Amino acid sequence: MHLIQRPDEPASEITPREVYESRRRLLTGAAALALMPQAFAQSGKLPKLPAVKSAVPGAQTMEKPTSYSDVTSYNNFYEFGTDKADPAENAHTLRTRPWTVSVEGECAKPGKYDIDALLKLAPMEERIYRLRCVEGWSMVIPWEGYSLAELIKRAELNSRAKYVEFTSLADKSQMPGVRANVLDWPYIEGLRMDEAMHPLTLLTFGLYGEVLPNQNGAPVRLTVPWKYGFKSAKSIVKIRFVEKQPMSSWTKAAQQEYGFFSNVNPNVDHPRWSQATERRIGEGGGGLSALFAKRRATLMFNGYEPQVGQLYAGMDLKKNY
Ligand SMILES: Nc1nc2c(c(=O)[nH]1)N[C@H]1C(S)=C(S)[C@@H](COP(=O)(O)O)O[C@H]1N2
Ligand SMILES: [Mo]
Repeated sequence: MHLIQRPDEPASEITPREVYESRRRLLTGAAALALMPQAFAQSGKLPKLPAVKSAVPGAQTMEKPTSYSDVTSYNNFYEFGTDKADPAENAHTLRTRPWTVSVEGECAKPGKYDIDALLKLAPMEERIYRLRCVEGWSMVIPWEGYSLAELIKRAELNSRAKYVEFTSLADKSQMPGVRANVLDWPYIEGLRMDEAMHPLTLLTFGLYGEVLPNQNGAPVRLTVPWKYGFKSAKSIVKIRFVEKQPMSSWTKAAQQEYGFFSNVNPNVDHPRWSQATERRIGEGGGGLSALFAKRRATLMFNGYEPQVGQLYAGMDLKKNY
């Protein structure tokens, strides 16, 4: 077993966010723009992705969305580097067309979906979800997509389909981070079938009314709002229905730290830090003031307990972390 030192874990305060923010404030004018183009990112540069407000219960948090700039410049996407600023800086080399998502495994109708056909499979909805990273920070993000269930039901599962496994692209020529051995590539994640079929589980194509920026997982990713962020695989190329519980990349890297379920749970601490509170990105301003911003209490199932709590009825959530 080997431990992976995650770069933004609370144990290693001052967090890179604060370092990054203060570094950013030291830079001015043209120099800053040249070095960190994404740090000042605004929406309005990518193709629009029209969507209707989702009627799925729980899909419209009333909390204030995190700024587009923060959502697109503070990312975890290890295929492009382990620093929070790396994905925005490096993900421009990702080619999102042509792009095919292969749907395979225990079903009657497997197939290869071209991304532009996948986009039109079901009506695009806007959902405003909280995203809670296992590292202890959170954001509120307006996503565009449709329930993964729309795709699953078209595949006509057989009785052996108990889980679904997601595979992200792993191409060294487009993704510089894949040359490093930080994880066993490709990035793999999985859900139990009832979790995958839950209407809140979103096959995601956009954010803030536009197609996904590459650093957020273009052209298609998953968003599972009641689980830690790492369950939401980015830049997906394969969706496979399987009988046995998939081995996800983070579980493989550190099994006692990252379990298969990884439901947000303030009562079950990560072995190396508490999960009771979180820091909302963008709160308390930049630089040092962010250090003193009040952390907020993390909610059971990230606040989605009314919608998803019954999926885990009778399960020991300390054992099934
Ligand atoms: N393929 C892939 N998917 C990934 C990751 C990754 O490194 N690679 N990071 C995960 C983690 S830890 C988080 S918190 C979220 C972050 O999503 P965001 O950058 O859109 O906020 O993506 C998840 N999906
Ligand atoms: Mo994360």
